[in-house]
Amino acid sequence: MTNNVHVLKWIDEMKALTTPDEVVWIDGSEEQLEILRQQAMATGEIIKLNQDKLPGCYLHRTAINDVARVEGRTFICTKKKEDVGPTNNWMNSDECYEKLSKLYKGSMKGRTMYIIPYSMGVVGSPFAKIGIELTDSIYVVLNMVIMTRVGKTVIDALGDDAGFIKGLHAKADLDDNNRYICHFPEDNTIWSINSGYGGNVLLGKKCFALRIASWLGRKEGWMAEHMLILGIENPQGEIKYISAAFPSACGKTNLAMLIPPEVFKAKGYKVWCVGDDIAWLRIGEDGRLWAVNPEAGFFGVAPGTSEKTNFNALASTRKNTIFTNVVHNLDDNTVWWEGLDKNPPKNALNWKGEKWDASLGEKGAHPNSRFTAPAIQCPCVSSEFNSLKGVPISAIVFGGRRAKTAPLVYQARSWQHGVFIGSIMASETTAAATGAVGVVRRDPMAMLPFCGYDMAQYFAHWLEMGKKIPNPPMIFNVNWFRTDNDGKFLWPGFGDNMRVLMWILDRCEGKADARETAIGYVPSAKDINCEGLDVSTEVLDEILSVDNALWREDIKGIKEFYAKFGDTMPKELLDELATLEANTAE
Ligand code: OXD
Ligand code: MN
Repeated sequence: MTNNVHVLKWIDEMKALTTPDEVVWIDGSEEQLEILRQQAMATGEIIKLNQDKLPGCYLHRTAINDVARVEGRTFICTKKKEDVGPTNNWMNSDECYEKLSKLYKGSMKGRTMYIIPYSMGVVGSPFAKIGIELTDSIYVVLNMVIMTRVGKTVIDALGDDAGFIKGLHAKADLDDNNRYICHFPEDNTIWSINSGYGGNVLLGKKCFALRIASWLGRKEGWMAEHMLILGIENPQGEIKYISAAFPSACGKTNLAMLIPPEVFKAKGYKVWCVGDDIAWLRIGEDGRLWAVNPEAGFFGVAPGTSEKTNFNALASTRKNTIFTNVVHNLDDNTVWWEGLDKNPPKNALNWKGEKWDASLGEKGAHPNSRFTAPAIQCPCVSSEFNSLKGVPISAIVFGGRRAKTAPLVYQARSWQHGVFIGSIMASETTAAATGAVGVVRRDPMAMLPFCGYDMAQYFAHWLEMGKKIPNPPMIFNVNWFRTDNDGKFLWPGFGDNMRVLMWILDRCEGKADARETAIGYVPSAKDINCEGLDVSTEVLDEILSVDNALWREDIKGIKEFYAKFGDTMPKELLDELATLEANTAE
Protein backbone atom coordinates (compact mmCIF):
# COMPACT_ATOMS: atom_id res chain seq x y z
CA MET A 1 0.00 0.00 0.00
CA THR A 2 2.91 2.39 0.64
CA ASN A 3 6.66 2.71 0.39
CA ASN A 4 6.77 5.37 3.10
CA VAL A 5 9.79 4.28 5.15
CA HIS A 6 8.58 6.02 8.31
CA VAL A 7 5.28 4.17 8.15
CA LEU A 8 6.84 0.80 7.29
CA LYS A 9 9.54 1.02 9.95
CA TRP A 10 7.00 1.86 12.67
CA ILE A 11 4.63 -0.91 11.59
CA ASP A 12 7.53 -3.41 11.64
CA GLU A 13 8.37 -2.36 15.19
CA MET A 14 4.76 -2.68 16.34
CA LYS A 15 4.48 -6.08 14.61
CA ALA A 16 7.60 -7.29 16.35
CA LEU A 17 6.09 -6.16 19.67
CA THR A 18 2.57 -7.54 19.29
CA THR A 19 3.34 -10.51 16.97
CA PRO A 20 0.06 -10.78 15.05
CA ASP A 21 -0.47 -13.88 12.90
CA GLU A 22 -1.58 -11.73 10.01
CA VAL A 23 -1.48 -8.12 8.93
CA VAL A 24 -4.20 -6.53 6.77
CA TRP A 25 -4.12 -3.03 5.31
CA ILE A 26 -7.53 -1.37 5.26
CA ASP A 27 -8.08 0.20 1.85
CA GLY A 28 -11.57 1.54 2.59
CA SER A 29 -13.19 -0.58 -0.15
CA GLU A 30 -16.68 -1.98 0.34
CA GLU A 31 -15.45 -5.46 -0.76
CA GLN A 32 -12.89 -5.57 2.01
CA LEU A 33 -15.31 -4.24 4.62
CA GLU A 34 -17.86 -6.89 3.67
CA ILE A 35 -15.27 -9.65 4.22
CA LEU A 36 -14.51 -8.20 7.66
CA ARG A 37 -18.19 -7.97 8.56
CA GLN A 38 -18.64 -11.63 7.62
CA GLN A 39 -15.71 -12.56 9.85
CA ALA A 40 -17.02 -10.47 12.74
CA MET A 41 -20.47 -12.00 12.37
CA ALA A 42 -18.99 -15.49 12.43
CA THR A 43 -17.35 -14.81 15.79
CA GLY A 44 -20.37 -12.97 17.22
CA GLU A 45 -18.46 -9.67 17.41
CA ILE A 46 -21.27 -8.05 15.45
CA ILE A 47 -24.84 -9.11 14.75
CA LYS A 48 -26.48 -8.29 11.44
CA LEU A 49 -29.78 -6.50 12.07
CA ASN A 50 -33.00 -6.62 10.04
CA GLN A 51 -31.81 -5.48 6.62
CA ASP A 52 -35.27 -4.41 5.48
CA LYS A 53 -35.80 -2.12 8.45
CA LEU A 54 -32.17 -1.17 9.15
CA PRO A 55 -30.12 -1.77 5.99
CA GLY A 56 -26.38 -1.96 6.55
CA CYS A 57 -26.86 -1.90 10.36
CA TYR A 58 -25.16 -4.06 12.99
CA LEU A 59 -25.24 -4.54 16.74
CA HIS A 60 -22.16 -4.92 18.93
CA ARG A 61 -21.86 -5.60 22.64
CA THR A 62 -18.76 -4.59 24.56
CA ALA A 63 -17.47 -6.52 27.53
CA ILE A 64 -19.52 -5.57 30.58
CA ASN A 65 -16.49 -4.08 32.31
CA ASP A 66 -15.78 -1.86 29.30
CA VAL A 67 -18.60 0.58 28.64
CA ALA A 68 -17.21 4.11 28.87
CA ARG A 69 -14.11 6.26 28.66
CA VAL A 70 -11.77 5.67 31.56
CA GLU A 71 -10.47 9.05 32.64
CA GLY A 72 -8.60 7.59 35.58
CA ARG A 73 -6.59 5.38 33.22
CA THR A 74 -6.03 8.04 30.56
CA PHE A 75 -2.51 9.51 30.59
CA ILE A 76 -0.58 12.23 28.86
CA CYS A 77 3.01 11.02 28.70
CA THR A 78 5.79 13.53 28.31
CA LYS A 79 9.35 14.02 29.51
CA LYS A 80 8.33 16.68 32.04
CA LYS A 81 5.34 16.42 34.38
CA GLU A 82 4.72 20.17 34.37
CA ASP A 83 3.81 20.02 30.68
CA VAL A 84 0.53 18.25 31.41
CA GLY A 85 -0.58 20.38 34.35
CA PRO A 86 -2.56 19.45 37.44
CA THR A 87 -5.70 18.17 35.69
CA ASN A 88 -4.18 15.40 33.57
CA ASN A 89 -2.75 12.06 34.65
CA TRP A 90 0.92 12.00 33.79
CA MET A 91 3.46 9.29 33.17
CA ASN A 92 7.03 9.75 32.04
CA SER A 93 7.01 8.72 28.37
CA ASP A 94 9.95 6.31 28.60
CA GLU A 95 8.48 4.64 31.65
CA CYS A 96 5.09 4.37 30.01
CA TYR A 97 6.51 2.84 26.83
CA GLU A 98 8.36 0.33 28.95
CA LYS A 99 5.36 -0.51 31.11
CA LEU A 100 2.92 -0.84 28.22
CA SER A 101 5.35 -2.73 26.00
CA LYS A 102 5.13 -5.56 28.50
CA LEU A 103 1.35 -5.59 28.09
CA TYR A 104 1.48 -5.34 24.29
CA LYS A 105 4.13 -8.06 24.00
CA GLY A 106 2.61 -10.92 22.01
CA SER A 107 -0.90 -9.50 22.56
CA MET A 108 -1.89 -10.05 18.90
CA LYS A 109 -0.66 -13.64 18.74
CA GLY A 110 -3.38 -15.67 17.05
CA ARG A 111 -5.02 -12.43 15.90
CA THR A 112 -4.88 -10.13 12.90
CA MET A 113 -3.45 -6.64 12.97
CA TYR A 114 -5.49 -4.22 10.86
CA ILE A 115 -3.70 -1.13 9.58
CA ILE A 116 -6.11 1.78 9.20
CA PRO A 117 -4.80 4.88 7.40
CA TYR A 118 -7.24 7.68 8.22
CA SER A 119 -7.58 11.39 7.85
CA MET A 120 -9.13 13.76 10.36
CA GLY A 121 -10.63 16.37 8.06
CA VAL A 122 -11.24 16.15 4.33
CA VAL A 123 -8.17 14.88 2.49
CA GLY A 124 -6.61 17.87 0.78
CA SER A 125 -7.97 20.43 3.26
CA PRO A 126 -5.38 22.66 4.98
CA PHE A 127 -7.02 21.56 8.26
CA ALA A 128 -6.61 17.82 7.63
CA LYS A 129 -4.20 15.64 9.59
CA ILE A 130 -3.36 12.01 9.02
CA GLY A 131 -3.25 9.13 11.45
CA ILE A 132 -2.61 5.41 11.19
CA GLU A 133 -4.27 3.14 13.71
CA LEU A 134 -3.07 -0.41 14.21
CA THR A 135 -5.75 -2.52 15.88
CA ASP A 136 -6.74 -6.13 16.42
CA SER A 137 -10.45 -5.28 16.44
CA ILE A 138 -12.74 -5.50 13.42
CA TYR A 139 -15.28 -3.45 15.40
CA VAL A 140 -12.70 -0.65 15.52
CA VAL A 141 -12.09 -0.91 11.77
CA LEU A 142 -15.82 -0.73 10.99
CA ASN A 143 -16.29 2.25 13.32
CA MET A 144 -13.22 4.11 12.07
CA VAL A 145 -14.52 3.80 8.51
CA ILE A 146 -17.67 5.65 9.60
CA MET A 147 -16.01 8.17 11.94
CA THR A 148 -13.06 9.18 9.75
CA ARG A 149 -11.93 9.20 6.12
CA VAL A 150 -10.13 5.89 5.61
CA GLY A 151 -8.12 4.21 2.90
CA LYS A 152 -5.74 4.48 0.00
CA THR A 153 -6.38 8.18 -0.73
CA VAL A 154 -5.13 8.97 2.77
CA ILE A 155 -1.90 7.02 2.43
CA ASP A 156 -1.37 8.59 -1.00
CA ALA A 157 -1.89 12.04 0.52
CA LEU A 158 0.75 11.23 3.16
CA GLY A 159 3.29 10.30 0.47
CA ASP A 160 6.77 9.94 1.97
CA ASP A 161 6.08 12.22 4.89
CA ALA A 162 6.74 11.33 8.52
CA GLY A 163 3.92 13.63 9.70
CA PHE A 164 1.30 11.18 10.87
CA ILE A 165 -0.11 10.17 14.25
CA LYS A 166 0.90 6.65 15.26
CA GLY A 167 -1.90 4.81 17.03
CA LEU A 168 -1.61 1.33 18.49
CA HIS A 169 -4.65 -0.41 19.90
CA ALA A 170 -4.79 -3.95 21.26
CA LYS A 171 -7.78 -5.49 23.00
CA ALA A 172 -5.40 -7.80 24.84
CA ASP A 173 -7.47 -9.41 27.67
CA LEU A 174 -9.83 -6.42 28.22
CA ASP A 175 -8.39 -6.46 31.73
CA ASP A 176 -9.62 -3.27 33.38
CA ASN A 177 -6.75 -3.30 35.85
CA ASN A 178 -4.35 -3.05 32.96
CA ARG A 179 -6.39 -0.75 30.74
CA TYR A 180 -4.40 2.26 29.55
CA ILE A 181 -5.17 5.07 27.14
CA CYS A 182 -1.84 6.86 26.74
CA HIS A 183 -0.89 9.84 24.63
CA PHE A 184 2.66 10.82 23.73
CA PRO A 185 2.24 14.26 22.15
CA GLU A 186 6.02 14.71 21.86
CA ASP A 187 6.12 11.64 19.59
CA ASN A 188 2.73 11.94 17.86
CA THR A 189 1.84 8.58 19.37
CA ILE A 190 -1.23 7.06 21.03
CA TRP A 191 -1.24 3.67 22.79
CA SER A 192 -4.51 2.10 23.92
CA ILE A 193 -4.72 -1.33 25.49
CA ASN A 194 -7.25 -3.61 27.20
CA SER A 195 -10.37 -1.78 26.04
CA GLY A 196 -12.83 -2.18 23.19
CA TYR A 197 -15.09 0.79 24.04
CA GLY A 198 -15.35 3.50 21.35
CA GLY A 199 -14.01 6.54 23.19
CA ASN A 200 -10.95 4.55 24.28
CA VAL A 201 -10.21 2.83 20.99
CA LEU A 202 -11.43 4.91 18.06
CA LEU A 203 -8.16 6.76 18.27
CA GLY A 204 -9.05 9.45 15.74
CA LYS A 205 -11.67 10.92 18.06
CA LYS A 206 -10.85 12.03 21.60
CA CYS A 207 -7.24 10.80 21.56
CA PHE A 208 -6.11 12.41 18.30
CA ALA A 209 -8.67 15.07 17.37
CA LEU A 210 -8.69 16.55 20.88
CA ARG A 211 -5.76 15.48 23.08
CA ILE A 212 -2.97 15.29 20.50
CA ALA A 213 -4.54 17.98 18.28
CA SER A 214 -4.84 20.47 21.15
CA TRP A 215 -1.09 20.08 21.70
CA LEU A 216 -0.44 20.54 17.97
CA GLY A 217 -2.82 23.50 17.88
CA ARG A 218 -0.85 25.34 20.52
CA LYS A 219 2.41 24.59 18.71
CA GLU A 220 1.06 25.56 15.30
CA GLY A 221 -1.29 28.44 16.19
CA TRP A 222 -4.76 26.90 15.86
CA MET A 223 -7.35 25.34 18.17
CA ALA A 224 -8.79 21.86 18.66
CA GLU A 225 -12.01 22.11 20.63
CA HIS A 226 -14.78 19.90 22.04
CA MET A 227 -17.40 21.79 20.05
CA LEU A 228 -20.34 21.24 17.78
CA ILE A 229 -20.66 23.42 14.70
CA LEU A 230 -24.00 24.49 13.26
CA GLY A 231 -25.25 26.95 10.68
CA ILE A 232 -28.46 28.98 10.88
CA GLU A 233 -29.92 30.03 7.55
CA ASN A 234 -32.25 33.03 7.53
CA PRO A 235 -35.12 33.48 5.09
CA GLN A 236 -32.78 35.50 2.82
CA GLY A 237 -30.57 32.42 2.47
CA GLU A 238 -27.66 33.80 4.51
CA ILE A 239 -26.01 31.25 6.80
CA LYS A 240 -24.19 32.19 10.00
CA TYR A 241 -22.18 29.62 11.92
CA ILE A 242 -21.87 28.98 15.64
CA SER A 243 -19.56 26.59 17.46
CA ALA A 244 -20.48 25.46 20.95
CA ALA A 245 -18.78 23.60 23.76
CA PHE A 246 -20.75 21.65 26.37
CA PRO A 247 -19.51 18.91 28.65
CA SER A 248 -20.32 15.33 27.59
CA ALA A 249 -24.03 14.49 27.52
CA CYS A 250 -25.34 18.06 27.81
CA GLY A 251 -27.17 17.79 24.49
CA LYS A 252 -24.45 18.75 22.00
CA THR A 253 -25.76 16.31 19.40
CA ASN A 254 -29.31 17.60 19.93
CA LEU A 255 -28.31 21.24 19.50
CA ALA A 256 -26.13 20.47 16.48
CA MET A 257 -29.15 19.03 14.66
CA LEU A 258 -31.97 21.06 16.09
CA ILE A 259 -35.22 21.50 14.25
CA PRO A 260 -36.43 25.13 14.30
CA PRO A 261 -39.77 25.83 15.99
CA GLU A 262 -42.72 25.85 13.54
CA VAL A 263 -42.96 29.65 13.45
CA PHE A 264 -39.37 29.97 12.27
CA LYS A 265 -39.62 27.06 9.88
CA ALA A 266 -42.63 28.71 8.28
CA LYS A 267 -40.62 31.88 7.75
CA GLY A 268 -37.87 29.92 6.02
CA TYR A 269 -35.27 29.52 8.77
CA LYS A 270 -33.15 26.37 8.59
CA VAL A 271 -30.46 24.79 10.73
CA TRP A 272 -27.51 22.92 9.22
CA CYS A 273 -25.24 20.55 11.08
CA VAL A 274 -21.50 20.67 10.41
CA GLY A 275 -20.43 18.66 13.45
CA ASP A 276 -21.67 17.40 16.79
CA ASP A 277 -18.53 16.89 18.87
CA ILE A 278 -15.23 18.32 17.65
CA ALA A 279 -14.16 21.52 15.90
CA TRP A 280 -10.75 22.44 14.57
CA LEU A 281 -10.45 26.21 14.25
CA ARG A 282 -7.99 28.29 12.27
CA ILE A 283 -7.60 31.95 11.43
CA GLY A 284 -8.68 32.48 7.83
CA GLU A 285 -7.14 34.81 5.30
CA ASP A 286 -10.11 37.13 5.82
CA GLY A 287 -9.25 37.53 9.52
CA ARG A 288 -12.17 35.49 10.78
CA LEU A 289 -12.01 32.19 12.66
CA TRP A 290 -12.86 29.23 10.41
CA ALA A 291 -13.90 25.78 11.58
CA VAL A 292 -14.07 22.23 10.30
CA ASN A 293 -15.43 19.12 11.90
CA PRO A 294 -12.52 16.68 11.55
CA GLU A 295 -14.83 13.68 11.91
CA ALA A 296 -16.98 11.95 9.31
CA GLY A 297 -19.60 10.38 11.57
CA PHE A 298 -21.55 10.69 14.80
CA PHE A 299 -20.71 8.53 17.81
CA GLY A 300 -23.86 9.53 19.65
CA VAL A 301 -25.45 8.47 22.91
CA ALA A 302 -28.51 6.37 22.04
CA PRO A 303 -30.72 6.60 25.16
CA GLY A 304 -32.98 9.63 25.00
CA THR A 305 -32.67 9.87 21.21
CA SER A 306 -36.13 9.76 19.68
CA GLU A 307 -38.13 11.24 16.83
CA LYS A 308 -39.22 13.91 19.26
CA THR A 309 -35.92 14.79 20.94
CA ASN A 310 -33.66 14.49 17.91
CA PHE A 311 -35.40 13.53 14.71
CA ASN A 312 -32.29 14.17 12.63
CA ALA A 313 -29.98 12.03 14.75
CA LEU A 314 -32.44 9.18 14.69
CA ALA A 315 -32.88 9.52 10.93
CA SER A 316 -29.07 9.39 10.57
CA THR A 317 -29.08 5.94 12.20
CA ARG A 318 -31.65 4.20 10.00
CA LYS A 319 -28.99 2.68 7.73
CA ASN A 320 -25.24 1.87 7.69
CA THR A 321 -25.02 2.29 11.46
CA ILE A 322 -23.32 0.31 14.21
CA PHE A 323 -25.25 0.18 17.49
CA THR A 324 -23.30 -0.60 20.64
CA ASN A 325 -24.78 -1.86 23.92
CA VAL A 326 -28.44 -1.21 23.07
CA VAL A 327 -31.42 -3.57 23.45
CA HIS A 328 -31.80 -6.26 20.79
CA ASN A 329 -35.42 -6.77 19.78
CA LEU A 330 -35.56 -10.45 18.88
CA ASP A 331 -39.03 -10.28 17.33
CA ASP A 332 -37.98 -8.21 14.36
CA ASN A 333 -34.19 -8.17 14.82
CA THR A 334 -34.01 -4.42 15.40
CA VAL A 335 -32.73 -2.27 18.26
CA TRP A 336 -34.28 -0.27 21.07
CA TRP A 337 -33.18 1.97 23.93
CA GLU A 338 -34.78 3.88 26.76
CA GLY A 339 -36.35 7.05 25.43
CA LEU A 340 -36.72 5.80 21.85
CA ASP A 341 -40.44 5.29 22.34
CA LYS A 342 -42.82 4.03 24.98
CA ASN A 343 -42.94 0.47 23.63
CA PRO A 344 -40.02 -1.59 24.87
CA PRO A 345 -39.86 -4.87 22.97
CA LYS A 346 -41.36 -7.88 24.72
CA ASN A 347 -38.97 -10.46 23.38
CA ALA A 348 -35.56 -8.89 23.80
CA LEU A 349 -32.00 -9.07 25.08
CA ASN A 350 -30.48 -6.28 27.15
CA TRP A 351 -27.12 -4.67 26.40
CA LYS A 352 -25.35 -7.57 28.10
CA GLY A 353 -27.09 -10.08 25.83
CA GLU A 354 -29.33 -11.40 28.62
CA LYS A 355 -33.06 -12.08 28.30
CA TRP A 356 -34.69 -8.81 29.35
CA ASP A 357 -38.14 -7.86 30.61
CA ALA A 358 -38.78 -4.11 30.69
CA SER A 359 -41.58 -4.48 33.21
CA LEU A 360 -39.09 -5.55 35.88
CA GLY A 361 -37.71 -2.02 35.91
CA GLU A 362 -34.08 -2.61 34.95
CA LYS A 363 -32.72 -0.59 32.03
CA GLY A 364 -32.25 -2.55 28.81
CA ALA A 365 -29.73 -0.34 27.02
CA HIS A 366 -26.58 0.83 28.77
CA PRO A 367 -26.93 4.57 29.62
CA ASN A 368 -23.80 5.15 27.53
CA SER A 369 -24.91 2.93 24.63
CA ARG A 370 -24.08 4.43 21.27
CA PHE A 371 -24.79 4.68 17.58
CA THR A 372 -22.03 5.17 15.04
CA ALA A 373 -23.60 6.76 11.98
CA PRO A 374 -22.21 8.46 8.86
CA ALA A 375 -22.71 12.24 9.13
CA ILE A 376 -23.76 12.54 5.50
CA GLN A 377 -26.89 10.56 6.38
CA CYS A 378 -28.11 13.38 8.60
CA PRO A 379 -31.11 15.09 6.96
CA CYS A 380 -29.77 18.51 8.00
CA VAL A 381 -26.10 17.92 7.19
CA SER A 382 -24.51 21.16 6.00
CA SER A 383 -23.59 21.56 2.34
CA GLU A 384 -20.21 22.72 3.76
CA PHE A 385 -19.65 19.43 5.57
CA ASN A 386 -16.98 18.37 3.09
CA SER A 387 -15.70 21.87 2.41
CA LEU A 388 -11.91 22.16 2.34
CA LYS A 389 -11.87 25.61 3.89
CA GLY A 390 -14.51 25.06 6.59
CA VAL A 391 -17.06 27.61 7.77
CA PRO A 392 -16.58 31.09 9.31
CA ILE A 393 -17.61 31.25 12.97
CA SER A 394 -19.69 34.23 14.15
CA ALA A 395 -20.17 33.11 17.76
CA ILE A 396 -18.59 30.73 20.23
CA VAL A 397 -21.00 29.40 22.83
CA PHE A 398 -20.09 27.77 26.11
CA GLY A 399 -22.56 26.01 28.37
CA GLY A 400 -23.20 23.52 31.08
CA ARG A 401 -25.85 22.16 33.37
CA ARG A 402 -26.47 24.66 36.17
CA ALA A 403 -29.72 24.45 38.08
CA LYS A 404 -29.59 28.05 39.29
CA THR A 405 -26.39 30.05 38.88
CA ALA A 406 -26.09 30.79 35.16
CA PRO A 407 -28.91 32.52 33.27
CA LEU A 408 -30.35 31.11 30.04
CA VAL A 409 -27.79 33.12 28.06
CA TYR A 410 -25.24 35.87 28.54
CA GLN A 411 -22.60 37.49 26.43
CA ALA A 412 -18.99 38.13 27.28
CA ARG A 413 -17.78 41.73 27.36
CA SER A 414 -14.67 40.85 25.36
CA TRP A 415 -12.64 37.90 24.08
CA GLN A 416 -10.67 37.89 27.32
CA HIS A 417 -13.85 37.86 29.38
CA GLY A 418 -15.14 35.08 27.09
CA VAL A 419 -12.05 32.99 27.82
CA PHE A 420 -12.73 33.52 31.51
CA ILE A 421 -16.34 32.35 31.04
CA GLY A 422 -15.07 29.23 29.26
CA SER A 423 -12.53 28.61 32.00
CA ILE A 424 -15.20 28.56 34.74
CA MET A 425 -17.63 26.24 32.97
CA ALA A 426 -19.18 23.70 35.30
CA SER A 427 -21.63 20.87 34.96
CA GLU A 428 -22.97 17.70 36.47
CA THR A 429 -21.14 14.50 35.59
CA THR A 430 -22.98 11.98 33.39
CA ALA A 431 -22.71 8.39 32.27
CA ALA A 432 -20.39 9.14 29.30
CA ALA A 433 -17.41 8.66 31.61
CA THR A 434 -17.04 6.16 34.39
CA GLY A 435 -17.35 7.44 37.97
CA ALA A 436 -20.06 9.13 40.00
CA VAL A 437 -23.09 10.55 38.21
CA GLY A 438 -24.72 13.86 39.22
CA VAL A 439 -21.72 15.53 40.86
CA VAL A 440 -20.96 19.12 39.83
CA ARG A 441 -17.53 19.46 38.35
CA ARG A 442 -15.58 22.22 36.66
CA ASP A 443 -15.07 21.47 33.02
CA PRO A 444 -13.43 24.46 31.34
CA MET A 445 -14.35 24.71 27.65
CA ALA A 446 -15.63 21.10 28.09
CA MET A 447 -11.97 20.15 27.61
CA LEU A 448 -11.02 18.93 31.08
CA PRO A 449 -10.80 15.26 29.99
CA PHE A 450 -9.51 16.13 26.51
CA CYS A 451 -6.83 18.80 26.78
CA GLY A 452 -3.47 17.25 25.92
CA TYR A 453 -1.40 19.69 27.99
CA ASP A 454 -1.47 21.99 31.01
CA MET A 455 -4.84 23.74 31.04
CA ALA A 456 -3.34 26.98 32.34
CA GLN A 457 -1.23 27.00 29.17
CA TYR A 458 -4.35 26.15 27.22
CA PHE A 459 -6.10 29.24 28.63
CA ALA A 460 -3.02 31.26 27.70
CA HIS A 461 -3.27 29.85 24.17
CA TRP A 462 -6.91 30.97 23.96
CA LEU A 463 -5.90 34.45 25.10
CA GLU A 464 -3.07 34.50 22.56
CA MET A 465 -5.42 33.41 19.75
CA GLY A 466 -7.75 36.28 20.67
CA LYS A 467 -4.92 38.72 20.03
CA LYS A 468 -4.19 37.15 16.65
CA ILE A 469 -7.74 36.93 15.21
CA PRO A 470 -8.48 40.26 13.53
CA ASN A 471 -12.26 39.62 13.58
CA PRO A 472 -12.85 37.23 16.47
CA PRO A 473 -16.21 35.57 17.08
CA MET A 474 -18.21 36.91 20.02
CA ILE A 475 -18.40 34.65 23.05
CA PHE A 476 -21.55 33.60 24.92
CA ASN A 477 -22.65 31.21 27.64
CA VAL A 478 -25.94 29.32 27.67
CA ASN A 479 -27.69 27.20 30.26
CA TRP A 480 -30.71 25.22 29.07
CA PHE A 481 -31.02 23.56 32.46
CA ARG A 482 -32.38 26.20 34.88
CA THR A 483 -34.87 24.58 37.24
CA ASP A 484 -37.56 25.77 39.62
CA ASN A 485 -37.46 24.94 43.30
CA ASP A 486 -38.97 21.50 42.60
CA GLY A 487 -36.16 20.69 40.18
CA LYS A 488 -38.38 21.07 37.09
CA PHE A 489 -36.78 22.52 33.96
CA LEU A 490 -38.04 26.02 33.24
CA TRP A 491 -36.90 26.29 29.62
CA PRO A 492 -38.33 23.87 27.02
CA GLY A 493 -34.95 23.36 25.35
CA PHE A 494 -34.52 21.29 22.16
CA GLY A 495 -35.79 23.19 19.06
CA ASP A 496 -36.67 26.23 21.16
CA ASN A 497 -32.99 26.74 21.89
CA MET A 498 -32.93 28.28 18.41
CA ARG A 499 -34.59 31.36 19.93
CA VAL A 500 -31.51 31.88 22.07
CA LEU A 501 -29.16 31.24 19.14
CA MET A 502 -31.02 33.90 17.17
CA TRP A 503 -30.48 36.46 19.93
CA ILE A 504 -26.81 35.45 19.90
CA LEU A 505 -26.47 35.98 16.14
CA ASP A 506 -28.36 39.27 16.34
CA ARG A 507 -25.97 40.42 19.06
CA CYS A 508 -23.05 39.58 16.76
CA GLU A 509 -24.57 41.95 14.22
CA GLY A 510 -25.40 44.63 16.76
CA LYS A 511 -29.11 44.08 16.16
CA ALA A 512 -30.33 42.94 19.60
CA ASP A 513 -30.62 44.56 23.00
CA ALA A 514 -29.12 43.43 26.28
CA ARG A 515 -28.59 44.77 29.76
CA GLU A 516 -25.25 44.83 31.50
CA THR A 517 -25.07 42.66 34.60
CA ALA A 518 -22.32 41.57 36.96
CA ILE A 519 -21.47 38.62 34.70
CA GLY A 520 -21.89 40.14 31.23
CA TYR A 521 -24.67 41.16 28.84
CA VAL A 522 -28.01 39.45 29.43
CA PRO A 523 -31.14 39.82 27.31
CA SER A 524 -34.41 40.91 28.85
CA ALA A 525 -37.47 38.74 28.25
CA LYS A 526 -38.54 41.02 25.37
CA ASP A 527 -35.23 40.46 23.54
CA ILE A 528 -35.81 36.73 23.03
CA ASN A 529 -38.19 35.97 20.17
CA CYS A 530 -40.94 33.98 21.88
CA GLU A 531 -43.45 33.83 19.02
CA GLY A 532 -45.48 30.66 19.40
CA LEU A 533 -43.80 29.75 22.67
CA ASP A 534 -45.72 28.90 25.78
CA VAL A 535 -43.36 30.32 28.40
CA SER A 536 -44.57 33.19 30.56
CA THR A 537 -42.68 36.46 30.90
CA GLU A 538 -42.30 35.72 34.64
CA VAL A 539 -40.56 32.43 33.89
CA LEU A 540 -38.38 34.11 31.28
CA ASP A 541 -37.50 36.87 33.74
CA GLU A 542 -36.60 34.18 36.23
CA ILE A 543 -34.27 32.26 33.91
CA LEU A 544 -32.69 35.46 32.68
CA SER A 545 -32.03 36.66 36.21
CA VAL A 546 -28.57 36.88 37.72
CA ASP A 547 -28.37 36.27 41.44
CA ASN A 548 -25.16 37.87 42.71
CA ALA A 549 -25.34 35.87 45.95
CA LEU A 550 -25.18 32.62 43.98
CA TRP A 551 -22.22 33.96 42.05
CA ARG A 552 -20.44 34.87 45.26
CA GLU A 553 -20.88 31.24 46.25
CA ASP A 554 -19.64 30.08 42.84
CA ILE A 555 -16.55 32.26 43.09
CA LYS A 556 -15.40 30.06 45.98
CA GLY A 557 -15.49 27.04 43.66
CA ILE A 558 -13.75 28.97 40.89
CA LYS A 559 -10.98 30.04 43.24
CA GLU A 560 -10.51 26.48 44.42
CA PHE A 561 -10.28 25.31 40.83
CA TYR A 562 -7.92 28.09 39.77
CA ALA A 563 -5.74 27.40 42.83
CA LYS A 564 -4.82 24.01 41.34
CA PHE A 565 -2.81 25.85 38.70
CA GLY A 566 -0.89 28.03 41.16
CA ASP A 567 0.93 30.92 39.56
CA THR A 568 0.83 29.39 36.08
CA MET A 569 -2.72 30.74 35.74
CA PRO A 570 -2.74 33.63 33.22
CA LYS A 571 -2.99 36.98 34.94
CA GLU A 572 -5.74 38.11 32.55
CA LEU A 573 -8.05 35.44 33.99
CA LEU A 574 -7.21 36.36 37.57
CA ASP A 575 -8.08 39.94 36.64
CA GLU A 576 -11.42 38.77 35.23
CA LEU A 577 -12.07 36.84 38.42
CA ALA A 578 -11.32 39.94 40.47
CA THR A 579 -13.76 41.90 38.28
CA LEU A 580 -16.46 39.28 38.83
CA GLU A 581 -15.82 39.43 42.54
CA ALA A 582 -16.05 43.22 42.58
CA ASN A 583 -19.19 43.21 40.38
CA THR A 584 -21.02 40.75 42.62
CA ALA A 585 -19.85 42.14 45.98
CA GLU A 586 -22.59 42.88 48.52
C1 OXD B 1 -18.26 11.80 23.80
C2 OXD B 1 -17.88 12.39 25.09
O1 OXD B 1 -18.40 12.56 22.84
O2 OXD B 1 -17.80 11.65 26.08
O3 OXD B 1 -18.39 10.58 23.71
O4 OXD B 1 -17.68 13.59 25.13
MN1 MN C 1 -17.74 14.55 23.24
